Amino acid sequence: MKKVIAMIRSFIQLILFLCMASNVFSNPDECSADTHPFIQIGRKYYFINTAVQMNWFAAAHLCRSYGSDLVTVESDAEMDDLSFYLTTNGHTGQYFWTSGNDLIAEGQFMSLSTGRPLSYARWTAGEPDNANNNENCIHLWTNYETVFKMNDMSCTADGYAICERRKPPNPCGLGNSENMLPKCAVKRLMQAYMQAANIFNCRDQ
Ligand SMILES: [Ca+2]
Ligand SMILES: [Ca+2]
Repeated sequence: MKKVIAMIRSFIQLILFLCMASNVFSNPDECSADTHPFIQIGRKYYFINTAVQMNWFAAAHLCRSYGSDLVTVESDAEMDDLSFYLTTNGHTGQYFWTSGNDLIAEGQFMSLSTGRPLSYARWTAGEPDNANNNENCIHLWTNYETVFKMNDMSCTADGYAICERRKPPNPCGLGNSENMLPKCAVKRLMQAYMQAANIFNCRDQ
């Protein structure tokens, strides 16, 4: 008889556990998968706004209004991923603003987004040239090539904004690491199970 009761209790625990786990995964406020208008390209999430061209300052403000920053390209892999996306989506020949600039000191390129010197650059041959002594903002262009590279351009020229989603402060957010979501899910499954087990422990007392 005790065995039957134990089996029934285990079964009920399992059902309760599955129900609670289901609620965890369906909660839109936690671990949300909705990234709109940001899309994943490679390891980061970007909002590439091709609706309207604007100068570098306006592009920086646009990104901030979406809780993001102008893109800071940090590696060959990121440059390749962005270039591939842009060329295969019909953007060859267009200009795209990045966070890079040498507004503070000529030739010393910084990222507006990180506040630090640029750690990576893939310049078009002959760039940066600070043409007319007035090119202080970095954009991506193809300039008669088939891939996007960097060029310093007048900050008041027109270009499209590439906004980069910030790394989330909590482990449930997106974009920080591919392993974050599974870790978060496993942790919550364990919490749900412990809560379910505690309910029965209370009833036993
Ligand atoms: Ca310059
Ligand atoms: Ca230039």
